[in-house]
Amino acid sequence: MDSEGLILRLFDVNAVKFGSFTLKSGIQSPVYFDLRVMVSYPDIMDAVAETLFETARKSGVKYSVLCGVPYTALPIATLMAVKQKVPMVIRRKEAKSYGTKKMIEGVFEQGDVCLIVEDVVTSGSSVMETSQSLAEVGLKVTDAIVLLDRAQGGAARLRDSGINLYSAFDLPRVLEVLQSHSKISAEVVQSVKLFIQQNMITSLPQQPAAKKPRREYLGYKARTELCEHPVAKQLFSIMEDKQTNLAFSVDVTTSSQVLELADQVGPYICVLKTHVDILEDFSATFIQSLQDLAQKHNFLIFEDRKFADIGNTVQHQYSSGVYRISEWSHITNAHSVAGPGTISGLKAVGGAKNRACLLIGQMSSSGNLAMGDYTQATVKMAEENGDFVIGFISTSSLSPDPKFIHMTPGVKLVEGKDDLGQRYLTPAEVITNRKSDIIIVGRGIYQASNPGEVAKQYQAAGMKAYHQLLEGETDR
Ligand code: 5BU
Repeated sequence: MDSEGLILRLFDVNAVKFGSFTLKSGIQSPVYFDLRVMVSYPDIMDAVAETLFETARKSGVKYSVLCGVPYTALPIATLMAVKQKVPMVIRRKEAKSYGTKKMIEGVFEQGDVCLIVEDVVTSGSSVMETSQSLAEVGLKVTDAIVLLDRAQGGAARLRDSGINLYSAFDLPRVLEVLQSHSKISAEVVQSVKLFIQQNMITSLPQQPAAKKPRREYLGYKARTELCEHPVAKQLFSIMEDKQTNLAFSVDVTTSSQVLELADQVGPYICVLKTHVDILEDFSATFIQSLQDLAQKHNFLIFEDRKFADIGNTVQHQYSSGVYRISEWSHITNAHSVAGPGTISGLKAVGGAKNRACLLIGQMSSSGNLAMGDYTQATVKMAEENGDFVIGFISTSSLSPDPKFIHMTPGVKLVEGKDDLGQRYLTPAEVITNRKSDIIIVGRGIYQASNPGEVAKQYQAAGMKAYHQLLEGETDR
């Protein structure tokens, strides 16, 4: 079966439908793909496996193991693996709650190159998540193949994340084939084309210069000029002036320890991240001293408060109580779980003070639930609140918009984990491969016998990774 025959066959079995459909994102779409039905048609499964293998062959990708994005692409990858005699791995959708808690099942060597197989790509998020799970166990991913690209910007987003996407066909090609066989009318074709245009996930070429997404990675200086929020501007200019993308998470429990560490590490950082509710002796004088150090060393203060309540409550939590966070913390952060009311509440307090917020789009801890649609909805919330939200806490770049800053916790010079679920990536992995902007380091620095010296090493590693990113290299 050639690709035209396959498209017609998919239409015959209702794997492609036209009408009005509500997508996962809530958007109404005039076209819907339900490729799950393929498993009921051995001839289609066979043709899809052949077509995808041909797509991989033509694109010249090299790989030693396959992984299908769960669930629909799993049997396809299995078929390809068996036909081509290539081993595969299985990615779980959720880690087992018992036993080994492995996300990736199968036998492989560290550094093996894995080709991702997917049925349909819209935004590319599922491929990205699969790639992250694979990277976390030491597999390398640079390419993915997909049967159908909806042509809504997913390929560009994946390219920004370091993954080349090769598709057997895209939605315009499906329309062309179906129209030429009189399966659909010209009106339907028009309405789907309009839908594609209006629903580009990142409409890369059409965006105005100031909002041009970052495909070639812009340096801190350029981004200082591109962003509008004063805190984001200040942060990029500190990063440029001090040549650092290091945030220090000073998670110690007395004020004097915080101040001593902040003074030692201050010259090497752009941000000092606090958890003031772990201090035994919080006081207004402590805050004054911390602000003096921020002035002295030119860094911003980020209280990692992780607000998560309704707007009315977070307003009080941010402005009042013992800590009065909005009065001294340049940046704070919030979970998106309670909806945009949280941001509105924080903005009502912090907006006038020129404070800024980061949304938690992904977390570093194993088994966390911030992924997929949740992460995408968080990005949308940030986009809708760009006057207060300046970026994300995430384990990779979530938005190509250069005004958004990504900060990544769970960083050490060597990959690993702690006993309570924290997972560590290296500065090179975070900055060069995952295209985040700032590494957040806590224990890696304050548990060292010479925190100042070690901070300097993290600064150097972070900047080396940044220069590699600008030069278009990967660390793979
Ligand atoms: P560590 O000592 O480098 O593991 O500290 C990491 C810090 O980042 C710590 O303050 C956490 O509260 C914070 N953190 C995190 O580790 N992972 C996350 O997903 C988020 C915050 Br959000």
